[in-house]
Amino acid sequence: TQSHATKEKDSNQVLESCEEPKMASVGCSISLENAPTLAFPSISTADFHFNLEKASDIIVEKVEEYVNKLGNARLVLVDLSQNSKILSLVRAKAAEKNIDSKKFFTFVGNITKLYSEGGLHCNVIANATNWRLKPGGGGVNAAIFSAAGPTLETATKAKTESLSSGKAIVVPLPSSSPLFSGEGVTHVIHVLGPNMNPQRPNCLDNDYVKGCKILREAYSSLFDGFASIVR
Ligand code: AR6
Repeated sequence: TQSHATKEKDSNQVLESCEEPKMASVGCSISLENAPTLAFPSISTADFHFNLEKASDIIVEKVEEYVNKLGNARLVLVDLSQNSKILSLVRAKAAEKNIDSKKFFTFVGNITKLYSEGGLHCNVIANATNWRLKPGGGGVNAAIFSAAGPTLETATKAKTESLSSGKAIVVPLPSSSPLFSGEGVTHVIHVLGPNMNPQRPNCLDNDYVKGCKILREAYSSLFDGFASIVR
């Protein structure tokens, strides 16, 4: 149940979104369940070995900074397992800061099957990628490129050949992609986070001053990219 104030705010947002025809189907509903939604994985915390405590602080800090700027749009942190350490850290820290749980929550599931397997409609998903934006390599990057099919690689290449760490790039998904038709995903936002794994390029050698700065930049670029789609 929403407060009167929230409802009023949502209807204002809705009028704005309806001026943009491509957003009409998601923007014209007052129900938050149909609100523009970004699903994102925890950037850098698996293959890139970034410290989970530090990452969870940064996720909550950045969500708090952006969640109200995004109107009725929602942010959802996703991980594969019920026992995900990063999800429980973030849940606890977000609750401490009283972040609105209708606008930001965590969700257990495969980011490429959120609608078909979890009933959660997310029109935008984020990818924790590599600097070459190459399919494969394991983790969420391999899962998203594989589920989206070859058109994602083509659409990504059309935007850029590489990404520097702390940056994100918004890629509209061609409607022929199975992620578009089956899951309702219209955009993928690739993000390159800081790397603490010596076996991967550009390792920061445990420099968490640099690492935290880059992870903050990565979430800012991601949420700015999402805001540019919602607008
Ligand atoms: N659905 C939801 N969450 C997932 C999925 C999925 N299908 N797969 C993994 N996660 P990672 P990084 C979670 O390693 O640390 C790649 O090889 C995972 O549990 O994918 O930024 C790239 O090419 C974790 O919480 O990304 C890069 O080289 C989060 O997603 C490198 O890994 C991120 O884990 C990037 O490493």
